[in-house]
Amino acid sequence: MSRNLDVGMAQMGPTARHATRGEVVKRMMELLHEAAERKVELLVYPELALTTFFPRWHIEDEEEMLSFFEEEMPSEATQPLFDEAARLGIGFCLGYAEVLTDDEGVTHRYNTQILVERDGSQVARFRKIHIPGHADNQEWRPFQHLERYYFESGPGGFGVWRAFGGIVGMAICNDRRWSETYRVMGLQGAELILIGYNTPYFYAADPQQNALQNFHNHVVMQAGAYQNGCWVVGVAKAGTEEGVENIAQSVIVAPSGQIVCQTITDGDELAVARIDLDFCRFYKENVFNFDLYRVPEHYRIISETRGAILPPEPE
Ligand code: ING
Repeated sequence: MSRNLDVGMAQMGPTARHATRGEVVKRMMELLHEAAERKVELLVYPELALTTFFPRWHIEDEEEMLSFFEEEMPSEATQPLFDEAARLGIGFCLGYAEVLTDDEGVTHRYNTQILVERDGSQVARFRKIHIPGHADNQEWRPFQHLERYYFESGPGGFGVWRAFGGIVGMAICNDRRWSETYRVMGLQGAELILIGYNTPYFYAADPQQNALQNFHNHVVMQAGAYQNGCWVVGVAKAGTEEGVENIAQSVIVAPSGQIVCQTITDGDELAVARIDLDFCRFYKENVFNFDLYRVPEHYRIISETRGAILPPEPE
């Protein structure tokens, strides 16, 4: 028994600060058309796919800041992409900066990813939970990582949805570094987790990690896939964007933890693999049979030590 799904990674190269939505959507449309030629059923675009990674700057002008956000999705600029994808019968997920006003009139800004089925129906929106970086402009940095200035953590949790013949979940960028991300979806039966990312090589807080960025990018997704018996797709916004070098190496990871497909450039690139959602069962029903082997009642935090840095031993 196989539940095959042809998945495409629509990795994107650099997007300039002043690139228009139309210019970016044109690139995304080209990737969509190549995906159609290669019989892709689900196409995954990166985090914040529609704009440059603007959190690298401290933008104080409200109008300019909001120019990087979408009030609706599909928007006027992206509607042609939604329409063409539905015409071609290709589902996709797309990362974008979302601004909305809630019922109480409060404005919220999220780092969001939308999942659309092959018939054009909207399956779900996920709002990034782990918001990295800092909230204040820090002059000592060669470039900023101000996601905590621009975005709130999404309140909706890590959900999964029946789509594409399986159980599909989403995460965004820094979420992929946290084991809880995969386990919370794994406990809901996730068979496929879709992730977009923008990740600079240079990590100002600890530059010795710079050389490990590609390793860390893959190890977290491979571990998350294996430990939850699910497929993981991670797609980059890659290349040197406004002077900042970002990792590429988008990957499709099998429930075994093996990388089955990887991009080879740091630009706009489509890479495609056929995944079998039934392959998850080899791991979910055996080594990671949660019902049989997990012992949640014993997972107590019993020591007074907390966090990654242990306090000094009492004198
Ligand atoms: N980017 C980076 C990421 O988590 C980062 C931020 C880089 C955190 C390196 C830690 C180490 O991949 C986003 N957009 O989350």
